[in-house]
Amino acid sequence: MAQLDGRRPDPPRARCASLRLAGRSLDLKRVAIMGILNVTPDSFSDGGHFLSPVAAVGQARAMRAEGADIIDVGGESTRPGAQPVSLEEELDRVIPVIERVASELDCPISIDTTKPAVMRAAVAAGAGMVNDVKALGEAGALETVARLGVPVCLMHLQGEPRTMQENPVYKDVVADVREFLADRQQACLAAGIARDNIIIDPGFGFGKTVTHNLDLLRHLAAFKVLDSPIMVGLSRKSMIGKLLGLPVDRRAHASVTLALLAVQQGATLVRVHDVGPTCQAIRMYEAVTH
Ligand code: PT1
Repeated sequence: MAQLDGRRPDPPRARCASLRLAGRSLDLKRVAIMGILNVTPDSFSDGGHFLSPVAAVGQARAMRAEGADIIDVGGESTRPGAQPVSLEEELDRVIPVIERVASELDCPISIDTTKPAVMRAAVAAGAGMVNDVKALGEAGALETVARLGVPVCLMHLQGEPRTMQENPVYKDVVADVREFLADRQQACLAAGIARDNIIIDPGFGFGKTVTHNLDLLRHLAAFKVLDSPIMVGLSRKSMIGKLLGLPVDRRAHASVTLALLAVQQGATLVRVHDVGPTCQAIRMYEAVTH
């Protein structure tokens, strides 16, 4: 046993060492930092800041300079209570931004959407990965991603964003979320999505109480049996506000801590607002443990 001679157990190893994103390679031998680029008027922490393509590209460039490995572009807020947006509105928001980021920065891009038509347009505009909080649950989404041949992040959500925090209930949150993600992995494989293109995410804050979120983080290593890279999004979420009584703009330190705890439990992608501080913490962790 590694522990008996005083050494740490082996670091978590992702199933595949890298992902291909629109001709660019994303190395998963080290943790990948995904910088959040919300092109929305109503996102919970930065709504309205990066609505114009020029402002959005500036933010992408800044996150890249701070160490982002991939930029996640989203045009529909999925925070608790958020209202859905139309297909046309979502396309109008994200496509000009993806085009500009793809042409001006040498950086992999993912599209945070649940709509198959947005997935197709985003990949045509230069995105190389799909990040879907509904785990390809919309009609046609599985087939769309299979045809596009891009990596996809399958996230667990109970309910729908507008109402998901009203009264979330689980028999056993870790087992229930893990079973859901295993089912979605199977659905992806049946649809022809490559095994190595699947990423899983327990969906912190999506139909979960603070206790559910803490249970999931404490037992995140239990998701390693699914044998897909694990992604987490904990950045600035309301569990921090509830535990520490801090407003959204003062949650960076707690967010970095949660990201690091997730990495310690086997997460290989972290979706964050505060790219620089998160990157410093994780690269130091890797220097010590690798
Ligand atoms: C996430 C995620 C996401 N989170 C993935 N994509 C959001 N793969 C958007 C709150 O409690 O975790 N993983 N895309 C943002 N959603 C939320 C949810 C924002 C909850 C805030 C809260 O404050």
